[in-house]
Amino acid sequence: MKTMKNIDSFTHVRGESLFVDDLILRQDALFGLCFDSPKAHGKIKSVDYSKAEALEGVAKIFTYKDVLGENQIGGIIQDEPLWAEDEVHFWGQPIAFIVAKTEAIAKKARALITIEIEDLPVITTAKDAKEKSSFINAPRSFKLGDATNTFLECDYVFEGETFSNGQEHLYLETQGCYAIPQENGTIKLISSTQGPTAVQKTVAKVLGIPMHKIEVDVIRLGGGFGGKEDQATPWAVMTAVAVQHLNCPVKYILNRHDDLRMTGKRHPYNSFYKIGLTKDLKIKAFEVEFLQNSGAAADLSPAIAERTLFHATNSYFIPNVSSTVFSCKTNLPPNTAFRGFGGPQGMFVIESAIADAADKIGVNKRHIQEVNLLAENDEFSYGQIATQVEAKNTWFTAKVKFDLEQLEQEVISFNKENKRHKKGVSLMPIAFGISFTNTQMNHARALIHIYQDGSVGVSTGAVEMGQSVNTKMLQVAQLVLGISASKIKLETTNTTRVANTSPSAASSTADLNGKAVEMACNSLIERLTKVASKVLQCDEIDISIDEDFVFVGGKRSSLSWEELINQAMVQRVALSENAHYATPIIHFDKTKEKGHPFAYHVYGTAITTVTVDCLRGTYEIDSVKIVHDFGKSMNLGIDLGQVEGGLAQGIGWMTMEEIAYGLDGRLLSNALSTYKVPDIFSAPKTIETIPLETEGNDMAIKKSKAVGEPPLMYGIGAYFAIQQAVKEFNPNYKLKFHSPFTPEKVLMGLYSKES
Ligand code: LUZ
Ligand code: MOS
Repeated sequence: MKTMKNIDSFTHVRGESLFVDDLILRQDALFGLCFDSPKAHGKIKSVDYSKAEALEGVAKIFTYKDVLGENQIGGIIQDEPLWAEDEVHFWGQPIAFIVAKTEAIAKKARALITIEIEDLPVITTAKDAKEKSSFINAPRSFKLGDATNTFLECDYVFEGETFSNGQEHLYLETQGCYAIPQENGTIKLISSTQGPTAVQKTVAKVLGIPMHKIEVDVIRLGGGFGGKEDQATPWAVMTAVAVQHLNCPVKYILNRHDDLRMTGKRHPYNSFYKIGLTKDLKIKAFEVEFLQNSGAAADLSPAIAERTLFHATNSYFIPNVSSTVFSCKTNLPPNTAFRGFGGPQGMFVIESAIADAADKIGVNKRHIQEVNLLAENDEFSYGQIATQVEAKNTWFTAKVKFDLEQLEQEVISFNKENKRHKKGVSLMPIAFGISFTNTQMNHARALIHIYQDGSVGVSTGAVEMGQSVNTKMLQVAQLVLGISASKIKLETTNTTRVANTSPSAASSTADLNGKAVEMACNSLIERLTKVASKVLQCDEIDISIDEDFVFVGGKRSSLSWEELINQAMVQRVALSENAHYATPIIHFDKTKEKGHPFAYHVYGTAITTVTVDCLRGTYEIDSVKIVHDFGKSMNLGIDLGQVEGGLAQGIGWMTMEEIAYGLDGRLLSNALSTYKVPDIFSAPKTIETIPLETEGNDMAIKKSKAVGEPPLMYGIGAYFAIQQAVKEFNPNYKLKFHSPFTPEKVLMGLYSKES
């Protein structure tokens, strides 16, 4: 099947694609740099800027005292100052912003600033925070049935603890913004953000001016992964404050070290579970407490905590569920959105509980998984009734198409014949809910201009960040308008063309913005059909547009697209259209914690095979074989790319990416020499993805299901495949659920004697 290439691929490979750092600057542009806290928690006794300010080439050093509006950037909860005032709450917290003639001068100036901080106690773990009742907000709980009493009737009940670590986004393009003064106090910002409106709104608030004075333009991002959903904002606001005072352009691009130190990451979670099963391996009750390590401010933590609860039972039906999440306030940088948004953290716990139960009962984990898979009309713990469920379909298709029986036989004989190397296999089903869990965020707009020569410009609220959303938007416009791709251009994402956007996030960007494009194009076609019927003297009903021509009764007429547009101009017909789409059906009642928050779910199953070197503790991922529910994919090339990229990121999170903070709250894994990310050598030797042919869903754009986040969770399979291999070698190994499963931990597991 031939699919359209990412429309950016040509400029990408030629190095011609523009990012913030590529822009030609105005001659009077200055450069910004953050001065951030060298302590994780304390009272600021004094800061001496005098030497830095005296340095030749330093224009000004900004602090909270220079804020004319509010010194507040918190999105969900107003608990985060742009610049620290009298206390600091995490290592790397912005305190001041140096603006100078060159980046080098700004850097020199930063080294001349001295600060005195009186230490306060530092909390780095969620457990510690909970003990000290240090929370971001009140806990949330979902309930279905009666877990407490059901445990009494279960044949097996197991309890345990899990930990999953954070994860660095490592977008190739670091955070940054270029802000340019316009007339009358207006500022234009070119920002690397997933949320142009979030930037616009927060800049307006901090500067104390209306939103219409702020224009945010986004060309594209060199990756976001959630890291630029909320946390692209502070840097943009800092440059804007500087522009407000200095009236000349200011650019700030974080270097990698500063970016790693100052920005939040995926939330580490400490969790406690209790799982109850009957003799026939049916899970009857599940109780879970999630401790989310939120960091020093709310950021998106409450929303991420909520999604953890939504995915606490993954793709299983459990009739009695009691789940609670605490957003624990610690002295780390505020943790934030990361592909999956708390969902992966939730799924890791139920998979751990099942692995624990299987080990103790003495069955293969997959037997428990298989008999508990979600079926049509099952109820999720939050009240949504599952429909168009593909859990069993993907599971059994994977088993058959990839010949699981044969694969398992090979592993058994390999393990019999080999002492030093052991193999493990795991199955990982996924079910991921599509929609922002906050119902009111599920909307988007598109603005389409047909120019008088017949060429078309498409603006939406979607931000291109390498996920190819622009290519999909172009495909939608092309399909509805019936013209060739070369006639359509995707414009930058700009708040003056498309306003009040939700961030490009939640795997929903193509669905929401694509539906708006579809609606706008349909309106244009309606008008153009009237024009064509006048010109060709025929019924509107017989008219269609395809291949750049008007068709009448299915037959190509002599009226070309260009001539049709020319005639529309002559008849003074509007050639621009703006459309608004809001996802129907979805709703959620937070007072009851029940509703129907998701437009639909995406399903899939991955079979992961690994080989562990039992002398060294190292391992290789032999293969990952996936059956994935794309619905009716509108671009299989792009969608397969999302599956493979998500998988690699998930495997990295589960096996090697180890965020480490000192007890003093300092980031120890602060460079790529101390933070291992997946590379070509750690990638699975083979990845096979079979698209499951399904009906798709009407709320998915062109029935092509959302694909951004769900595949990340296939990576969880790697953890359990490695665990199985370790157990093969060391029957005394007591299962631990503490990710990432680094070679060090594997080695300890291989030779541990506890049991
Ligand atoms: N962002 C958000 C997200 O604000 N709400 C969500 O539900 C979500 N889900 C996934 C990723 N980002
Ligand atoms: Mo996201 S985790 O910005 O969809």
